[in-house]
Amino acid sequence: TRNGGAGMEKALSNQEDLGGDRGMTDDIFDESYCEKEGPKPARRYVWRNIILMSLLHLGALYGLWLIPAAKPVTLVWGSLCFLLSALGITAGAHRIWSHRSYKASLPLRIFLAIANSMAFQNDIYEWARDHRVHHKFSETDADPHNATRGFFFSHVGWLLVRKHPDVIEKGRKLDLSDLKADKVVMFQRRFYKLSVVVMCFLFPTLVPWCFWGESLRNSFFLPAILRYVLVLNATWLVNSAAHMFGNRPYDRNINPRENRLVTFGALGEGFHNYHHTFPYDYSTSEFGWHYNFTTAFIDLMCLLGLASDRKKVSKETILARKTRTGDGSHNG
Ligand code: ST9
Ligand code: ZN
Repeated sequence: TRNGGAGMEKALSNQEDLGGDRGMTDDIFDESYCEKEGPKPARRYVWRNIILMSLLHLGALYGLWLIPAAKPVTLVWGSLCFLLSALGITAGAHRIWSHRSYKASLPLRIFLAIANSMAFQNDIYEWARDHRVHHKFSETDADPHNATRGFFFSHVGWLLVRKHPDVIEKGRKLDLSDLKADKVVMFQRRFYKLSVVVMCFLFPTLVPWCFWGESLRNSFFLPAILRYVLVLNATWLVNSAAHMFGNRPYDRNINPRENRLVTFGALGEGFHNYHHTFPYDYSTSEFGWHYNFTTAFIDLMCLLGLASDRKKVSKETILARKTRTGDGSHNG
């Protein structure tokens, strides 16, 4: 097994402590899964996605070109939109809804669902479902962005082709009852398209245009298009770069790695060897606020009484795991 003998036993007992407490364990790696033998199904391109994704990235390049012509306050607004939409993914879809690593009150969940629509990365239900199969069947046919299929596939290629049948087969067996029971998640799913039009495109564009007379062209291509593409790529780098480049201080037997550059762009989500070793830790890292804006945000929400029940792995458990299965780099 990946963890090896007694190590595995210990790891499982940790998972039971915290995983059980979350009411779910379907984000824990499943050692028993075996890929089917025989030829792999043919790759089926989805041309609509290929064309739209290419146009979107061309639009973002045009946005880069427009930066010098924009008002500084428009760039500040674009950065704020980046932060907001990124939090909708990191603090929302990822740390609450995929992993249940902390609890959020209704107002905070509503805020994060709105921010999540601004990020336009599929609705929360679909994102969390795909993310749970990603953890449970990491680097296999049942992983939607299986990094063993290469950098491009795990980065964006997986969104441009039909899914491997095992992703859907295994995904259908996941327990998603917590997501189905969350009214905020179901409401966002129901009105997803409308919420994306408003939050990802209209709102970021209209604010600079109405409030400080920015040109419609700059308002659209910077805070809407360029910002959207930057958040997408920062997220995708977690699946591509952070599964290929970096140290493995916690578990040298898995692909995900500690990648500082990704961590910086992804508001604290690049401590990926740690995260796949301890997916239930609300901080996705052992180092608190260090390079981790999302953790600072969640801590602030707790201080304000809007969040609670942060799951954290103890220092002793981390050290024991590092010693047992780490690569010896120990520097995170
Ligand atoms: C995007 C998502 O960008 C990015 C997610 C990244 C995740 C990152 C994780 C990293 C860690 C966290 C770090 C965060 C850092 C953030 C930093 C921020 C600065 N289980 O899907 P279909 C069913 S999205 C169970 O059409 P195809 C499905 O329900 C970008 N069932 O599959 C349906 O059933 P039914 C914008 C599943 O045809 C049927 O299967 N969006 C599962 O193969 C068919 O589903 C896009 O680009 C599952 N896992 O098409 C479009 N999956 O018929 C994206 C599917 O009964 N998607 N099912 O309803 C698509 O166009 C398509 O999904 C496709 C596959 C073409 C990719
Ligand atoms: Zn995760």
